[in-house]
Amino acid sequence: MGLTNSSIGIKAIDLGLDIKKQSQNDKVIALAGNPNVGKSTVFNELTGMNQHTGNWPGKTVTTAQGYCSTKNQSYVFVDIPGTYSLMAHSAEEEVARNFICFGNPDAVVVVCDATCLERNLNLVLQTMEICNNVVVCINLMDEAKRKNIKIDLKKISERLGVPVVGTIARKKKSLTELMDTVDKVTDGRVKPHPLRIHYEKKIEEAIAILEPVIEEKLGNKINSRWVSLKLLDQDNSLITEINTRLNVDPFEDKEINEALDEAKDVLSEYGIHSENLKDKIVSTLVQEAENVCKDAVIFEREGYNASDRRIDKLLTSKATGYPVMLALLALVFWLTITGSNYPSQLLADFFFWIQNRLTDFFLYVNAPKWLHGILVLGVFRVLAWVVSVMLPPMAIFFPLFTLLEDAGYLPRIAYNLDKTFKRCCACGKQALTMCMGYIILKIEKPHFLLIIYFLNDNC
Ligand SMILES: Nc1nc2c(ncn2[C@@H]2O[C@H](COP(=O)(O)OP(=O)(O)OP(=O)(O)O)[C@@H](O)[C@H]2O)c(=O)[nH]1
Ligand SMILES: [Mg+2]
Repeated sequence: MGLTNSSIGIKAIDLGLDIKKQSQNDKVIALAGNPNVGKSTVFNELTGMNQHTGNWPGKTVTTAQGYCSTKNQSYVFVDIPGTYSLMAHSAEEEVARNFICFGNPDAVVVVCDATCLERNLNLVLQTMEICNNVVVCINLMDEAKRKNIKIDLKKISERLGVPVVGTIARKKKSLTELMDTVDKVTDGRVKPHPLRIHYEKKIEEAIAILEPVIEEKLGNKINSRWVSLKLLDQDNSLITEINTRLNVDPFEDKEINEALDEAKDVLSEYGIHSENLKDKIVSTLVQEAENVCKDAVIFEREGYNASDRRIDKLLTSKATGYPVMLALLALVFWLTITGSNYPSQLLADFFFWIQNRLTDFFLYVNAPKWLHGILVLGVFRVLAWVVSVMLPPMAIFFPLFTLLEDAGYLPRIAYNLDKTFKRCCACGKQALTMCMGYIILKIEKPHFLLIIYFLNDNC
Protein backbone atom coordinates (compact mmCIF):
# COMPACT_ATOMS: atom_id res chain seq x y z
CA MET A 1 0.00 0.00 0.00
CA GLY A 2 2.91 2.33 0.66
CA LEU A 3 4.65 4.23 -2.08
CA THR A 4 7.45 2.32 -3.70
CA ASN A 5 9.73 3.02 -6.63
CA SER A 6 7.69 0.77 -8.83
CA SER A 7 4.33 1.99 -7.63
CA ILE A 8 5.12 5.59 -8.41
CA GLY A 9 7.16 4.83 -11.50
CA ILE A 10 10.88 5.09 -11.32
CA LYS A 11 10.85 8.40 -13.18
CA ALA A 12 7.94 9.86 -11.28
CA ILE A 13 9.86 12.09 -8.94
CA ASP A 14 8.66 15.24 -7.29
CA LEU A 15 10.37 17.97 -9.22
CA GLY A 16 8.14 20.81 -8.03
CA LEU A 17 8.29 23.58 -10.62
CA ASP A 18 11.55 22.32 -12.10
CA ILE A 19 10.58 20.88 -15.49
CA LYS A 20 12.97 18.33 -16.99
CA LYS A 21 12.41 18.60 -20.75
CA GLN A 22 13.82 15.90 -23.03
CA SER A 23 14.21 18.46 -25.81
CA GLN A 24 13.97 22.24 -25.97
CA ASN A 25 10.80 21.97 -28.11
CA ASP A 26 8.87 19.96 -25.53
CA LYS A 27 5.65 21.65 -24.46
CA VAL A 28 4.62 21.50 -20.82
CA ILE A 29 1.08 20.39 -20.02
CA ALA A 30 -0.29 20.51 -16.48
CA LEU A 31 -2.95 17.97 -15.51
CA ALA A 32 -5.10 19.73 -12.95
CA GLY A 33 -8.47 18.85 -11.47
CA ASN A 34 -10.44 18.05 -8.36
CA PRO A 35 -9.21 15.09 -6.29
CA ASN A 36 -10.16 11.61 -7.50
CA VAL A 37 -11.29 12.56 -11.01
CA GLY A 38 -8.72 10.42 -12.85
CA LYS A 39 -5.79 12.82 -13.44
CA SER A 40 -3.18 10.20 -12.62
CA THR A 41 -5.04 7.63 -14.74
CA VAL A 42 -4.92 10.02 -17.72
CA PHE A 43 -1.25 10.72 -16.93
CA ASN A 44 -0.38 7.00 -16.77
CA GLU A 45 -2.22 6.17 -20.00
CA LEU A 46 -0.53 9.00 -21.89
CA THR A 47 2.99 8.68 -20.52
CA GLY A 48 3.10 4.93 -19.89
CA MET A 49 4.10 5.58 -16.30
CA ASN A 50 2.77 4.08 -13.13
CA GLN A 51 1.62 6.91 -10.87
CA HIS A 52 -0.37 5.75 -7.86
CA THR A 53 -4.10 5.85 -8.52
CA GLY A 54 -6.89 5.00 -6.13
CA ASN A 55 -10.49 5.58 -5.34
CA TRP A 56 -10.06 8.25 -2.73
CA PRO A 57 -9.15 11.89 -2.91
CA GLY A 58 -5.60 12.95 -2.19
CA LYS A 59 -3.78 9.99 -3.70
CA THR A 60 -1.30 12.26 -5.48
CA VAL A 61 0.42 14.64 -3.09
CA THR A 62 3.38 15.83 -5.16
CA THR A 63 3.92 16.61 -8.83
CA ALA A 64 5.18 13.92 -11.19
CA GLN A 65 6.45 14.37 -14.75
CA GLY A 66 6.19 12.05 -17.72
CA TYR A 67 6.72 12.24 -21.45
CA CYS A 68 4.39 11.67 -24.35
CA SER A 69 4.45 12.50 -28.07
CA THR A 70 1.95 12.93 -30.84
CA LYS A 71 2.66 13.10 -34.58
CA ASN A 72 3.20 16.86 -34.27
CA GLN A 73 4.61 17.54 -30.86
CA SER A 74 6.41 16.11 -27.83
CA TYR A 75 5.14 16.94 -24.35
CA VAL A 76 6.12 16.89 -20.71
CA PHE A 77 2.99 16.07 -18.75
CA VAL A 78 2.86 17.12 -15.12
CA ASP A 79 0.45 15.27 -12.85
CA ILE A 80 -0.37 17.66 -10.03
CA PRO A 81 -2.24 16.94 -6.80
CA GLY A 82 -6.01 17.27 -6.84
CA THR A 83 -7.47 20.52 -5.58
CA TYR A 84 -11.01 21.82 -5.25
CA SER A 85 -9.97 25.41 -5.79
CA LEU A 86 -6.97 27.67 -6.21
CA MET A 87 -7.64 29.10 -2.75
CA ALA A 88 -5.14 26.63 -1.34
CA HIS A 89 -5.93 25.25 2.13
CA SER A 90 -3.43 22.40 2.36
CA ALA A 91 0.14 21.64 1.31
CA GLU A 92 -1.03 19.53 -1.70
CA GLU A 93 -3.38 22.29 -2.82
CA GLU A 94 -0.49 24.75 -2.62
CA VAL A 95 1.62 22.46 -4.83
CA ALA A 96 -1.22 22.43 -7.38
CA ARG A 97 -1.87 26.18 -7.17
CA ASN A 98 1.84 27.00 -7.46
CA PHE A 99 2.25 24.89 -10.57
CA ILE A 100 -0.71 26.47 -12.33
CA CYS A 101 0.35 29.99 -11.29
CA PHE A 102 4.11 29.85 -11.53
CA GLY A 103 4.95 26.70 -13.54
CA ASN A 104 4.38 28.43 -16.92
CA PRO A 105 2.67 25.44 -18.54
CA ASP A 106 1.95 25.76 -22.27
CA ALA A 107 -1.56 24.49 -21.54
CA VAL A 108 -3.52 23.29 -18.54
CA VAL A 109 -5.77 20.28 -18.99
CA VAL A 110 -8.40 20.46 -16.26
CA VAL A 111 -9.76 16.97 -15.68
CA CYS A 112 -13.37 16.93 -14.44
CA ASP A 113 -15.71 14.28 -13.13
CA ALA A 114 -18.62 13.93 -15.56
CA THR A 115 -20.94 12.78 -12.76
CA CYS A 116 -20.58 16.07 -10.87
CA LEU A 117 -19.46 18.50 -13.55
CA GLU A 118 -21.00 21.61 -12.05
CA ARG A 119 -18.96 21.28 -8.86
CA ASN A 120 -15.79 20.61 -10.89
CA LEU A 121 -16.30 23.72 -13.02
CA ASN A 122 -15.36 25.83 -10.01
CA LEU A 123 -11.71 24.92 -10.56
CA VAL A 124 -12.05 25.26 -14.35
CA LEU A 125 -13.35 28.82 -13.96
CA GLN A 126 -10.56 29.71 -11.54
CA THR A 127 -7.91 28.21 -13.82
CA MET A 128 -9.32 30.20 -16.74
CA GLU A 129 -8.86 33.34 -14.66
CA ILE A 130 -5.11 32.66 -14.66
CA CYS A 131 -4.35 31.20 -18.08
CA ASN A 132 -5.90 31.19 -21.54
CA ASN A 133 -4.67 27.85 -22.82
CA VAL A 134 -7.10 25.66 -20.93
CA VAL A 135 -8.53 22.37 -22.20
CA VAL A 136 -11.38 20.80 -20.23
CA CYS A 137 -11.26 17.00 -20.11
CA ILE A 138 -14.58 15.64 -18.87
CA ASN A 139 -13.57 12.22 -17.59
CA LEU A 140 -15.58 9.30 -16.20
CA MET A 141 -18.02 9.54 -19.12
CA ASP A 142 -18.77 5.82 -18.60
CA GLU A 143 -19.90 6.53 -15.03
CA ALA A 144 -22.05 9.43 -16.27
CA LYS A 145 -23.64 7.12 -18.84
CA ARG A 146 -24.31 4.52 -16.14
CA LYS A 147 -26.09 7.20 -14.11
CA ASN A 148 -28.01 8.43 -17.17
CA ILE A 149 -26.33 11.81 -17.18
CA LYS A 150 -26.14 13.41 -20.62
CA ILE A 151 -23.56 16.13 -21.24
CA ASP A 152 -23.65 18.44 -24.23
CA LEU A 153 -19.90 18.93 -24.68
CA LYS A 154 -20.35 21.43 -27.51
CA LYS A 155 -22.60 23.67 -25.46
CA ILE A 156 -20.24 23.55 -22.47
CA SER A 157 -17.31 24.40 -24.74
CA GLU A 158 -19.16 27.35 -26.32
CA ARG A 159 -20.10 28.72 -22.92
CA LEU A 160 -16.65 28.30 -21.40
CA GLY A 161 -14.84 29.51 -24.51
CA VAL A 162 -12.28 26.70 -24.30
CA PRO A 163 -12.14 23.23 -25.93
CA VAL A 164 -13.97 20.47 -24.07
CA VAL A 165 -13.33 16.75 -24.61
CA GLY A 166 -15.14 13.75 -23.09
CA THR A 167 -12.94 10.81 -21.98
CA ILE A 168 -12.88 7.46 -20.23
CA ALA A 169 -9.32 7.56 -18.94
CA ARG A 170 -9.10 3.81 -18.38
CA LYS A 171 -9.47 3.38 -22.16
CA LYS A 172 -6.43 4.82 -23.88
CA LYS A 173 -8.30 5.13 -27.20
CA SER A 174 -10.63 7.73 -25.72
CA LEU A 175 -7.64 9.99 -25.05
CA THR A 176 -6.79 10.43 -28.76
CA GLU A 177 -9.23 13.32 -29.14
CA LEU A 178 -7.80 14.92 -26.00
CA MET A 179 -4.29 14.82 -27.46
CA ASP A 180 -5.51 16.17 -30.83
CA THR A 181 -7.06 19.10 -28.97
CA VAL A 182 -3.93 19.68 -26.88
CA ASP A 183 -1.93 19.71 -30.17
CA LYS A 184 -4.27 22.31 -31.66
CA VAL A 185 -4.20 24.54 -28.58
CA THR A 186 -0.42 24.43 -28.13
CA ASP A 187 0.39 25.09 -31.79
CA GLY A 188 -2.16 27.91 -32.02
CA ARG A 189 -4.62 26.27 -34.45
CA VAL A 190 -7.25 26.67 -31.74
CA LYS A 191 -7.24 29.85 -29.68
CA PRO A 192 -9.27 29.57 -26.48
CA HIS A 193 -11.18 32.67 -25.38
CA PRO A 194 -11.96 31.80 -21.77
CA LEU A 195 -15.15 33.11 -20.25
CA ARG A 196 -14.30 36.05 -17.97
CA ILE A 197 -15.96 36.00 -14.59
CA HIS A 198 -17.61 39.28 -13.67
CA TYR A 199 -17.93 39.83 -9.96
CA GLU A 200 -20.40 42.26 -8.50
CA LYS A 201 -19.91 45.92 -9.41
CA LYS A 202 -18.16 46.99 -6.20
CA ILE A 203 -15.62 44.17 -6.41
CA GLU A 204 -14.96 45.02 -10.06
CA GLU A 205 -14.41 48.66 -9.05
CA ALA A 206 -11.84 47.62 -6.45
CA ILE A 207 -10.08 45.31 -8.94
CA ALA A 208 -9.94 48.15 -11.48
CA ILE A 209 -8.02 50.32 -8.97
CA LEU A 210 -5.48 47.61 -8.14
CA GLU A 211 -4.99 45.86 -11.49
CA PRO A 212 -2.95 48.53 -13.37
CA VAL A 213 -0.51 48.85 -10.44
CA ILE A 214 -0.07 45.09 -10.19
CA GLU A 215 0.40 44.86 -13.96
CA GLU A 216 3.12 47.47 -13.82
CA LYS A 217 4.95 45.64 -11.02
CA LEU A 218 4.53 42.02 -12.13
CA GLY A 219 4.31 42.47 -15.91
CA ASN A 220 2.97 39.39 -17.66
CA LYS A 221 4.51 36.92 -15.23
CA ILE A 222 1.11 36.22 -13.69
CA ASN A 223 -2.43 37.38 -14.41
CA SER A 224 -2.69 40.76 -12.70
CA ARG A 225 -6.50 40.79 -12.46
CA TRP A 226 -6.42 37.51 -10.56
CA VAL A 227 -3.58 38.66 -8.28
CA SER A 228 -5.57 41.85 -7.53
CA LEU A 229 -8.52 39.75 -6.46
CA LYS A 230 -6.27 37.58 -4.28
CA LEU A 231 -4.71 40.65 -2.67
CA LEU A 232 -8.16 41.96 -1.80
CA ASP A 233 -9.00 38.50 -0.50
CA GLN A 234 -5.83 38.55 1.67
CA ASP A 235 -4.53 35.24 0.32
CA ASN A 236 -1.32 35.39 2.33
CA SER A 237 0.10 32.09 1.11
CA LEU A 238 -0.13 33.29 -2.52
CA ILE A 239 1.44 36.63 -1.62
CA THR A 240 4.35 34.78 0.04
CA GLU A 241 4.79 32.69 -3.14
CA ILE A 242 4.76 35.84 -5.31
CA ASN A 243 7.46 37.27 -3.08
CA THR A 244 9.59 34.10 -3.29
CA ARG A 245 9.11 33.30 -6.97
CA LEU A 246 8.70 36.71 -8.61
CA ASN A 247 10.81 38.73 -6.18
CA VAL A 248 8.09 41.28 -5.50
CA ASP A 249 6.70 41.65 -2.01
CA PRO A 250 3.25 43.19 -2.57
CA PHE A 251 2.94 44.04 1.13
CA GLU A 252 6.21 45.97 1.12
CA ASP A 253 5.63 47.84 -2.15
CA LYS A 254 4.46 51.42 -1.48
CA GLU A 255 2.39 51.86 -4.66
CA ILE A 256 0.70 48.48 -4.35
CA ASN A 257 -0.12 49.22 -0.72
CA GLU A 258 -1.61 52.60 -1.56
CA ALA A 259 -3.74 51.10 -4.33
CA LEU A 260 -4.74 48.24 -2.03
CA ASP A 261 -5.85 50.66 0.71
CA GLU A 262 -7.85 52.66 -1.83
CA ALA A 263 -9.49 49.50 -3.22
CA LYS A 264 -10.29 48.26 0.28
CA ASP A 265 -11.87 51.62 1.11
CA VAL A 266 -14.15 51.21 -1.92
CA LEU A 267 -15.14 47.75 -0.74
CA SER A 268 -15.75 48.81 2.85
CA GLU A 269 -17.96 51.68 1.62
CA TYR A 270 -20.26 48.91 0.37
CA GLY A 271 -19.87 46.87 3.54
CA ILE A 272 -17.56 44.30 1.97
CA HIS A 273 -14.74 43.08 4.24
CA SER A 274 -12.28 40.23 3.97
CA GLU A 275 -14.75 37.89 5.74
CA ASN A 276 -17.61 38.27 3.27
CA LEU A 277 -15.47 38.95 0.17
CA LYS A 278 -14.47 35.28 -0.12
CA ASP A 279 -18.15 34.24 0.13
CA LYS A 280 -19.06 36.67 -2.63
CA ILE A 281 -16.24 35.40 -4.89
CA VAL A 282 -17.20 31.77 -4.28
CA SER A 283 -20.91 32.40 -4.86
CA THR A 284 -20.16 34.18 -8.16
CA LEU A 285 -18.13 31.15 -9.28
CA VAL A 286 -20.84 28.75 -8.18
CA GLN A 287 -23.49 30.79 -10.00
CA GLU A 288 -21.34 30.89 -13.14
CA ALA A 289 -20.81 27.11 -13.02
CA GLU A 290 -24.57 26.68 -12.70
CA ASN A 291 -25.15 28.90 -15.75
CA VAL A 292 -22.62 26.93 -17.81
CA CYS A 293 -24.27 23.61 -16.96
CA LYS A 294 -27.87 24.82 -17.43
CA ASP A 295 -29.52 22.66 -20.14
CA ALA A 296 -26.09 21.26 -21.03
CA VAL A 297 -26.00 18.63 -18.29
CA ILE A 298 -29.17 16.60 -18.20
CA PHE A 299 -30.00 14.12 -15.46
CA GLU A 300 -32.34 11.75 -17.25
CA ARG A 301 -33.16 9.81 -14.12
CA GLU A 302 -34.66 11.88 -11.31
CA GLY A 303 -32.96 11.03 -8.03
CA TYR A 304 -30.13 9.38 -10.01
CA ASN A 305 -27.94 9.47 -6.93
CA ALA A 306 -30.64 9.05 -4.28
CA SER A 307 -29.31 5.64 -3.21
CA ASP A 308 -25.73 7.03 -3.03
CA ARG A 309 -27.01 9.84 -0.83
CA ARG A 310 -28.87 7.39 1.42
CA ILE A 311 -25.73 5.26 1.85
CA ASP A 312 -23.68 8.43 2.45
CA LYS A 313 -26.09 9.50 5.15
CA LEU A 314 -25.81 6.13 6.86
CA LEU A 315 -22.01 6.12 6.67
CA THR A 316 -21.32 9.71 7.62
CA SER A 317 -24.20 10.99 9.76
CA LYS A 318 -23.60 11.76 13.43
CA ALA A 319 -25.92 9.03 14.66
CA THR A 320 -24.80 6.13 12.48
CA GLY A 321 -21.42 7.18 10.99
CA TYR A 322 -19.30 6.36 14.05
CA PRO A 323 -21.01 3.05 15.01
CA VAL A 324 -20.83 1.76 11.40
CA MET A 325 -17.19 2.86 11.13
CA LEU A 326 -16.21 1.28 14.46
CA ALA A 327 -18.05 -1.94 13.60
CA LEU A 328 -16.43 -2.18 10.15
CA LEU A 329 -12.94 -1.38 11.42
CA ALA A 330 -13.40 -3.82 14.31
CA LEU A 331 -14.41 -6.50 11.80
CA VAL A 332 -11.37 -5.76 9.59
CA PHE A 333 -9.03 -5.81 12.62
CA TRP A 334 -10.62 -8.96 14.02
CA LEU A 335 -10.33 -10.76 10.68
CA THR A 336 -6.73 -9.59 10.36
CA ILE A 337 -5.53 -10.27 13.88
CA THR A 338 -7.65 -13.16 15.18
CA GLY A 339 -8.97 -14.57 11.91
CA SER A 340 -5.46 -14.89 10.52
CA ASN A 341 -4.47 -17.20 13.41
CA TYR A 342 -6.18 -20.10 11.63
CA PRO A 343 -4.32 -19.88 8.30
CA SER A 344 -1.16 -19.05 10.32
CA GLN A 345 -1.57 -22.25 12.31
CA LEU A 346 -2.17 -24.27 9.13
CA LEU A 347 0.91 -22.78 7.50
CA ALA A 348 3.01 -23.35 10.64
CA ASP A 349 1.87 -27.01 10.81
CA PHE A 350 2.73 -27.44 7.15
CA PHE A 351 6.19 -25.87 7.54
CA PHE A 352 6.99 -27.88 10.69
CA TRP A 353 5.95 -31.03 8.88
CA ILE A 354 8.49 -30.10 6.19
CA GLN A 355 11.06 -29.32 8.91
CA ASN A 356 10.61 -32.83 10.35
CA ARG A 357 11.03 -34.34 6.90
CA LEU A 358 14.18 -32.26 6.36
CA THR A 359 15.51 -33.41 9.77
CA ASP A 360 14.80 -37.06 8.79
CA PHE A 361 16.72 -36.45 5.58
CA PHE A 362 19.72 -34.91 7.39
CA LEU A 363 19.77 -37.90 9.83
CA TYR A 364 19.48 -40.31 6.90
CA VAL A 365 22.52 -38.82 5.12
CA ASN A 366 24.42 -38.54 8.43
CA ALA A 367 24.91 -34.80 7.99
CA PRO A 368 26.86 -33.05 10.78
CA LYS A 369 24.76 -31.56 13.61
CA TRP A 370 26.00 -27.99 12.96
CA LEU A 371 24.88 -28.15 9.30
CA HIS A 372 21.40 -29.30 10.36
CA GLY A 373 21.39 -26.51 12.99
CA ILE A 374 22.28 -23.79 10.47
CA LEU A 375 20.13 -24.89 7.55
CA VAL A 376 17.07 -26.46 9.15
CA LEU A 377 16.80 -25.00 12.68
CA GLY A 378 18.25 -21.68 11.55
CA VAL A 379 17.42 -20.58 8.02
CA PHE A 380 14.39 -22.77 7.34
CA ARG A 381 12.72 -22.42 10.75
CA VAL A 382 13.07 -18.61 10.85
CA LEU A 383 11.72 -18.31 7.32
CA ALA A 384 8.85 -20.65 8.18
CA TRP A 385 7.98 -18.60 11.27
CA VAL A 386 8.14 -15.29 9.44
CA VAL A 387 6.01 -16.52 6.55
CA SER A 388 3.42 -18.27 8.70
CA VAL A 389 3.08 -15.30 11.09
CA MET A 390 3.21 -12.45 8.59
CA LEU A 391 1.69 -13.71 5.37
CA PRO A 392 -1.89 -14.45 6.49
CA PRO A 393 -2.57 -11.09 8.22
CA MET A 394 -1.14 -9.22 5.25
CA ALA A 395 -3.05 -11.34 2.76
CA ILE A 396 -6.23 -10.53 4.71
CA PHE A 397 -5.70 -6.88 5.70
CA PHE A 398 -4.48 -5.33 2.44
CA PRO A 399 -7.18 -6.84 0.18
CA LEU A 400 -9.83 -5.84 2.76
CA PHE A 401 -8.48 -2.28 2.87
CA THR A 402 -8.35 -2.20 -0.94
CA LEU A 403 -11.98 -3.35 -1.04
CA LEU A 404 -12.96 -0.54 1.33
CA GLU A 405 -11.00 1.89 -0.84
CA ASP A 406 -12.62 0.71 -4.08
CA ALA A 407 -16.04 0.92 -2.47
CA GLY A 408 -15.23 4.53 -1.56
CA TYR A 409 -15.48 3.94 2.21
CA LEU A 410 -11.97 5.14 3.16
CA PRO A 411 -12.68 8.82 2.34
CA ARG A 412 -15.79 8.55 4.49
CA ILE A 413 -13.70 7.32 7.43
CA ALA A 414 -11.38 10.30 6.86
CA TYR A 415 -14.42 12.60 6.77
CA ASN A 416 -15.93 11.12 9.96
CA LEU A 417 -12.69 11.53 11.89
CA ASP A 418 -11.59 14.85 10.45
CA LYS A 419 -13.12 17.03 13.18
CA THR A 420 -11.66 14.91 15.98
CA PHE A 421 -8.23 14.71 14.37
CA LYS A 422 -8.22 18.45 13.68
CA ARG A 423 -8.48 19.05 17.45
CA CYS A 424 -5.11 17.28 17.68
CA CYS A 425 -3.69 19.41 14.83
CA ALA A 426 -3.94 16.47 12.41
CA CYS A 427 -6.42 15.65 9.65
CA GLY A 428 -8.91 12.84 9.06
CA LYS A 429 -6.85 11.23 6.29
CA GLN A 430 -4.24 10.33 8.90
CA ALA A 431 -6.70 7.87 10.42
CA LEU A 432 -6.03 5.58 7.47
CA THR A 433 -2.26 5.53 7.94
CA MET A 434 -2.86 5.02 11.66
CA CYS A 435 -4.97 1.93 10.89
CA MET A 436 -2.16 0.55 8.73
CA GLY A 437 0.44 1.41 11.38
CA TYR A 438 -1.61 -0.36 14.05
CA ILE A 439 -1.93 -3.50 11.95
CA ILE A 440 1.74 -3.53 11.01
CA LEU A 441 2.69 -3.18 14.69
CA LYS A 442 0.30 -6.02 15.55
CA ILE A 443 1.78 -8.20 12.81
CA GLU A 444 5.36 -7.29 13.53
CA LYS A 445 5.11 -7.74 17.33
CA PRO A 446 4.74 -11.53 17.34
CA HIS A 447 7.33 -11.65 14.59
CA PHE A 448 9.86 -9.86 16.82
CA LEU A 449 8.83 -11.99 19.80
CA LEU A 450 9.42 -15.13 17.76
CA ILE A 451 12.87 -13.94 16.72
CA ILE A 452 13.73 -13.12 20.36
CA TYR A 453 12.39 -16.54 21.41
CA PHE A 454 14.46 -18.18 18.68
CA LEU A 455 17.60 -16.27 19.71
CA ASN A 456 17.01 -17.19 23.39
CA ASP A 457 16.45 -20.80 22.38
CA ASN A 458 19.63 -21.03 20.34
CA CYS A 459 22.15 -18.75 22.07
N1 LIG B 1 -14.98 4.15 -14.36
C1 LIG B 1 -13.94 4.94 -14.52
N2 LIG B 1 -13.03 5.03 -13.55
C2 LIG B 1 -11.98 5.85 -13.72
C3 LIG B 1 -11.81 6.63 -14.89
N3 LIG B 1 -10.69 7.37 -14.75
C4 LIG B 1 -10.17 7.06 -13.55
N4 LIG B 1 -10.94 6.14 -12.92
C5 LIG B 1 -10.74 5.59 -11.57
O1 LIG B 1 -10.94 6.68 -10.66
C6 LIG B 1 -10.11 6.50 -9.51
C7 LIG B 1 -9.30 7.76 -9.26
O2 LIG B 1 -8.31 7.87 -10.27
P1 LIG B 1 -6.94 8.68 -10.03
O3 LIG B 1 -6.27 8.69 -11.38
O4 LIG B 1 -6.18 8.17 -8.86
O5 LIG B 1 -7.51 10.12 -9.67
P2 LIG B 1 -6.71 11.45 -9.37
O6 LIG B 1 -7.49 12.55 -9.97
O7 LIG B 1 -5.28 11.32 -9.79
O8 LIG B 1 -6.82 11.50 -7.78
P3 LIG B 1 -5.91 12.35 -6.75
O9 LIG B 1 -4.48 12.05 -7.05
O10 LIG B 1 -6.35 11.85 -5.42
O11 LIG B 1 -6.27 13.78 -6.96
C8 LIG B 1 -9.25 5.27 -9.79
O12 LIG B 1 -9.84 4.18 -9.11
C9 LIG B 1 -9.33 5.11 -11.30
O13 LIG B 1 -9.17 3.77 -11.71
C10 LIG B 1 -12.82 6.51 -15.93
O14 LIG B 1 -12.79 7.18 -16.96
N5 LIG B 1 -13.85 5.66 -15.67
MG1 LIG C 1 -3.54 11.42 -8.73
